[in-house]
Amino acid sequence: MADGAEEGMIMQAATGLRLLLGLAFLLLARPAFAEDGYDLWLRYQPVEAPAQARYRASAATILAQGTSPTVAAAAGELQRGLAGLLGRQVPFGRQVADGAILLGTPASSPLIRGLNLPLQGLGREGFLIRSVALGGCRVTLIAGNEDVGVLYGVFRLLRLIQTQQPIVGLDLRDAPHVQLRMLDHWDNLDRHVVRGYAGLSLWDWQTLPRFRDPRYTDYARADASIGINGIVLNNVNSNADVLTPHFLERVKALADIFRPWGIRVYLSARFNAPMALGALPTADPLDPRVQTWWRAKADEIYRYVPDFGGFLVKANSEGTPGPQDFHRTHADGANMMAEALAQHGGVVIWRAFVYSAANNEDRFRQAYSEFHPLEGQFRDNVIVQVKNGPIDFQPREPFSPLFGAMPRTNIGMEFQVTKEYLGFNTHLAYLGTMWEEALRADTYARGQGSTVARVVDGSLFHGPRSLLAGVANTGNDRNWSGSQFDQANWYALGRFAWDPNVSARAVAEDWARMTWGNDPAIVQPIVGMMMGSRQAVVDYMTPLGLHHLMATGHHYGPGPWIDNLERRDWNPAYFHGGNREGIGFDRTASGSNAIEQYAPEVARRFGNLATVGDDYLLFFHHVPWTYRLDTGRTVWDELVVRYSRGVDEVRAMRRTWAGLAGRIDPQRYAEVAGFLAIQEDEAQWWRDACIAYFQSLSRLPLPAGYAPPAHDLAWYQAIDNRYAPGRDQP
Ligand code: BDP
Repeated sequence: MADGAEEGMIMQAATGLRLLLGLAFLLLARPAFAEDGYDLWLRYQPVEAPAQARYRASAATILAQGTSPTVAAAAGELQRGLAGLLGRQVPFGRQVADGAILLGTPASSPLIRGLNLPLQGLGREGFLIRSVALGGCRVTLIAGNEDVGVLYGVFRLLRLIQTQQPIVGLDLRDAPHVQLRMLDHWDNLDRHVVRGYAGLSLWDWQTLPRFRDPRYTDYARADASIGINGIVLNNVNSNADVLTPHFLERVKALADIFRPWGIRVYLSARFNAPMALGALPTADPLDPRVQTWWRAKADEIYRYVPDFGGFLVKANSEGTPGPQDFHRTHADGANMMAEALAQHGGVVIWRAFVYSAANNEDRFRQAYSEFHPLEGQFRDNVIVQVKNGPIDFQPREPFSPLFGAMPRTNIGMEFQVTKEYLGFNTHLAYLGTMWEEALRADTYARGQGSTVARVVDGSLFHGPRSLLAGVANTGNDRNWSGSQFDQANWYALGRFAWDPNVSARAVAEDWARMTWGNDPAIVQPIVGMMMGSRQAVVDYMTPLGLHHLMATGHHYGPGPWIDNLERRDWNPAYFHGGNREGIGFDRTASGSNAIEQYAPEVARRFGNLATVGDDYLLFFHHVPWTYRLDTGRTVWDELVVRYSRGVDEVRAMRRTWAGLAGRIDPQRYAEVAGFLAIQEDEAQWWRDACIAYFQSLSRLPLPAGYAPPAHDLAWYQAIDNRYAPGRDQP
């Protein structure tokens, strides 16, 4: 017995040892943690050893002077970032020491006050980062006029280290060029995200306000790191219920979480809320009862959220209620709501994305037709928010003629970060190049050099308010944006809002370094992929100025043949104008004459076949299939060539990515590789379906060497994607 028991104990010990060894092996064999993209561009991975030693010398302690939640957030982020980047905890100091990083404002920091720094011209949100000698110690100071400037300065210093730039001898001043830098969430109250491809809404109204998911703070950190200072929480096709106390309590909770990060919340307000919630018989903006209702509602909201940003309004567009229902103008509606917010410092952001069933004009013309006559009539605290192009977030559009046309109106920019028309979350399409193209376009409003960027940042017309907004692409997927590369579009939106003249390439490079690593063997191929990616989408979806060829409702995949929808301008066939003879939308004087809405210099360029350029050819002109381009090819041949080139570009991206195998952490690598495979399939689908359809019109043979579509047209027409994600009506 005794022997047996002893043997049993020895056996147990041996088994235990084996288990322990096995566990140790497992722990060693596994990477410390799998990267899944949650950390975004704030990964704070250790910099390489030689550089690390240099950075450590300039980042020995953190001396944060100030007690506000924003200074605490800034100091906490700096400590967190440095711990990761430098591989050691950097302590908070109490006094100046060699290698200290000093944070504060003249009001919060006696040291900074004493230095008499040149903070003029930096505004509320700008910052100065400077290497100085203080009492014989080398110190890096991050100063702003207000705490939020310090926060932005901290993120800038971290970015310098993340992208491995020197942090000695610094003398850097920067301030945002645009006042309101916003993300518009198209999130319904049931958490469905319209045109969202990244899961459910981040806002869990069910568990708010009691449970404050730490993810809300991570979201705010990410936004603050790129300078976003406003968030619209709910969909523009809004539900009046968001204005009820039940939701306002929850909105307050989110606002409280975002506030230290320099972010204000805004709500999309439904224009007829006084009827929906207030039991008023009307929402007429000139009716005193309606005005009183909105004033009381505004006062109520500000009791919950004292720094509430204001309302975003989609009125009289795609069936939403608006002032025209009461025979009033957009200005009447916007000004009435703005009046209610004015005493609290709020703004009304009124969307110019309007087109009406009663108006048979070319969709291109409608926003201008409705808004241009109202020039000079909007209150100072109204901003008219215009989509970048005159149609609707297409892969390529010329700039909307409203930019430059209303010098006495605050005009803001609306980009779409979520890729409703550029392949959802699975297609790799970096939108920085598209936004750069839109912002650098010249409106000629005040002669040459009157770029869209200068309209948006206020430097052209010097209006009181400026705004750049993006329709957000975030959801509750672990990687936030539905794909690793779509994070770059969120990142870029912030960078373009901060400075509309920033270079898309520089932004891509910063993002790639922070998100994937600083090794040039990684950075260069990734930036290369990004820079060509949007043109690839244009090529395989809508080359040569084609637009709106997407399938109905969900916009997933091609539907150029669709011609049976109730409204003329819901039909792709209306937009491409293809027939037996030719293709394109004539927007010159012989057609809709939409070009007349531009300044004469722009109208001349777009209106003339010799100067319009291939990118916008079919956007402005209807030409015969045999029309010859500068490339020497006919339009028909060129279409086939471009569609095919788009697919080839995706194949090239796949090869580039495959070349990065082993250099990128496995989970993120595999996700991108899988998505690129989807993109190749779908690029091929787009190419083949469009070529099959357009060939049914042109009846011309394919140019030599180009493969025919894999199936006949009927096969593509039979594809039914009614369950595609992100639909308007789930
Ligand atoms: C379209 C979207 C639709 C939006 C609309 C808008 O398909 O879901 O409601 O834009 O901007 O592109 O209001």
